[in-house]
Amino acid sequence: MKITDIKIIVASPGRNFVTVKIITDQGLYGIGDATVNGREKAVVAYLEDHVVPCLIGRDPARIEDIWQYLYKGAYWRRGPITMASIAGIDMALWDIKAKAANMPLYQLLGGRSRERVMVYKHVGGMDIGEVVEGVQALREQGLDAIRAQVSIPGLPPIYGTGPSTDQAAGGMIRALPNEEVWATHKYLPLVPKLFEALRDKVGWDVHLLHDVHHRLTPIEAARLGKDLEPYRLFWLEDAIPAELQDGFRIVRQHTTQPLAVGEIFNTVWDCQQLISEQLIDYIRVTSVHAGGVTGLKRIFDFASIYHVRSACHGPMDVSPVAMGCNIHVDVAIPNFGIQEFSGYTGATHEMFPSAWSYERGYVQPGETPGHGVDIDEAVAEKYPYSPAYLPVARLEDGTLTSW
Ligand code: GCO
Ligand code: MG
Repeated sequence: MKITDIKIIVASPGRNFVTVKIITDQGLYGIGDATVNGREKAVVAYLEDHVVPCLIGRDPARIEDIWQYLYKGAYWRRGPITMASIAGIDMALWDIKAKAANMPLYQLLGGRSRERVMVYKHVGGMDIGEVVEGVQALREQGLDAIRAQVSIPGLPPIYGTGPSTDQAAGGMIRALPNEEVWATHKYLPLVPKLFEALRDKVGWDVHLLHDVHHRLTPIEAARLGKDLEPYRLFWLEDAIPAELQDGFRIVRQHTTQPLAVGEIFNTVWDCQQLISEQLIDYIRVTSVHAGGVTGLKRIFDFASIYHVRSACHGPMDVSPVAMGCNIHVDVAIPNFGIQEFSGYTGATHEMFPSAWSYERGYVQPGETPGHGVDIDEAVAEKYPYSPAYLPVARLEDGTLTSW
């Protein structure tokens, strides 16, 4: 079999997605996700100018060799643009291999290790009452794990909490980055009150999660972890900036609150210390940002040695293609923890017919040969690329800060 053509398709059915379609001389094709939220065009250029010409005529069955060719061969290793480009190609190649074998992808990864894959969804709100209501509503819809975020009184709504940044409406609603305001001293005493109210109203049978979005220093995160201990969160996510690996040791020394990080990591080397020193409990890499199925499996296998569990990043800017690949990996690996699943717009589902399915808090990969996610190119044409960015955050005095 030979690769005859590779198409890079950019469309925005609610979010911008970069999709790779690898076509072979045998009529089989494979689909991959190469989206980097807010930097989509950079990946398109990387793929079209530097990757596609090198792959025409190659054997699509040689997945590991092509991964190494694109990784080692580039000389300029790692980084989100390179690794998303590799991911898009890698997912499409696994799709072709599994279609050729007439098997769902998870069978090629060792087969099922569990009957179903638990997901968590998000609830945000302008005040604690609104978040409690949202969590109760998701409980009624069958969710066993829920991420809760609340807006800070006296400050405008921030990403993930309020209507101005509603993820269902696209989250990144502006053509240029929205500038948000952050105040740690107002946030720190509020979050324990949120989880006290949640435990009071929804009880102890549900897994509760919280995402700090990299906003704290290590000692502030340690304080938050201690204050949240009575409410036994499933995890505290991105408590400090992800690149501050030594900082996690400080957080760890002070709290038994489980810690999760990884959505901005691209390779096993970004999280090697965190995993091997057992400074975290969950590694949140995702197929599209961590080098595809090959990269993701490599990281999770490494993590399994240290009993660190998986938790694939799965917001709506991780396309249904990457979600499908994540779910095939989730169902197969021994150290699965949880899968993030924030849901997609109707237009996104229309554009990506998918074999994976969601029902009452759990997902299944489906039994279609390949990873089971396709792209309807006619639908994609209806939703052209439209520039959109994540917000930036400033302190009340105007200083730019992490979020
Ligand atoms: C999450 C994330 C997202 C990211 C987004 C960036 O936990 O789902 O923090 O909300 O901010 O995916 O593109
Ligand atoms: Mg997050």
